[in-house]
Amino acid sequence: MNRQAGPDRKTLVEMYRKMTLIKQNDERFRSVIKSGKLVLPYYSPRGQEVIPSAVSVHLTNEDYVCTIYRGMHDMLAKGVPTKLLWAEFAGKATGTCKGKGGPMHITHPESGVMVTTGIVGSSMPIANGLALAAQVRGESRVSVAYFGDGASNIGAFHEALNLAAVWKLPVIFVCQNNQYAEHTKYEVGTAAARIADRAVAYSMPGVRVDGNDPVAMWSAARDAVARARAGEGPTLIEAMTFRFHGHVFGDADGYMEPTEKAAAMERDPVPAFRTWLIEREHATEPELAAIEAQVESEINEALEFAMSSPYPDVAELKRDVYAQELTA
Ligand SMILES: Cc1ncc(C[n+]2csc(CCOP(=O)(O)OP(=O)(O)O)c2C)c(N)n1
Ligand SMILES: [Mg+2]
Repeated sequence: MNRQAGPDRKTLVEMYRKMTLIKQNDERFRSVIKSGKLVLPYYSPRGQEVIPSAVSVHLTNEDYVCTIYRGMHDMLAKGVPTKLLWAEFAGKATGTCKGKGGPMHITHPESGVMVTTGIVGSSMPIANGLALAAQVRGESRVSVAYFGDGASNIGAFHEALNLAAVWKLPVIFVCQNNQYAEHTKYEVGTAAARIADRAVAYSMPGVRVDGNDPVAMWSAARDAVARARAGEGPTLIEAMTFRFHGHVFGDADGYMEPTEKAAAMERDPVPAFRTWLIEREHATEPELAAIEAQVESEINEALEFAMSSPYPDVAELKRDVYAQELTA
């Protein structure tokens, strides 16, 4: 494999499309919540667009993703249809889980998104289980576990990394280090300067990468996915990024320094990548503008679909709880 080669033009443009979808979708989502049309908990992934966009171009629908409450970007990048996501977030019967999962429990096996969890640290052992199943069945699928910097201080992180290394599971642990865990700044809760260094303790490669640099992120993901597919075991990627908004929608973010936030927004990775693509002649301005317009109409359709769909029927209450349907 030529480890020097970067992403080709088609891949770069696809990464931009995913990033644009995540950014525009987040902006619309926040404005719809503000308008009062939707009432739900929402954890904005704005600022973290690059990470799943650069990872997902190495994956197929057969590959698994386990994500967290702040995972709308991971789901969109993996290919969950935008309108099914909107419908599920809105609690409608047409959503990915028939409106019974809601914003924090999105599952869409057709695109490989197997679990969304609100239990901090739980995406990693679940990804291990899926990877073990693939290994036992002799499939070439890989599993990606997305989680935050705070989650790397939970016992499940250490247990999962150890077991994945022992069993050489095809897993990629992607820590999205946005430098805050809820309201706690990274250094207040984490003694280690770098989460990537913890990989040494579990005998696996650990790489820290600028998670806002699409090409660097793409390269790190390529190597980790290649290792996993080749049966060489797991990799820990620490992707450095920054959360543009508070922990949850409505959070006053008084604990965040306004200057660091303003500086991060100034370096917004999406317009920066747009400029880079045009300057390097990987894409033309009209080509990218057409992508942005297409994404906008996709979001319009998703909103319309979610708002006009019905809520689940009361008869659905006991369905899908156990493998065997409850009768009483
Ligand atoms: C086991 C568990 N402990 C605590 C919480 C409360 N909680 C929700 S989000 C969060 C912070 C997690 O931060 P991080 O892992 O950095 O992810 P981010 O929200 O920054 O994406 C905490 C402590 C929880 N949901 N689950
Ligand atoms: Mg965090």
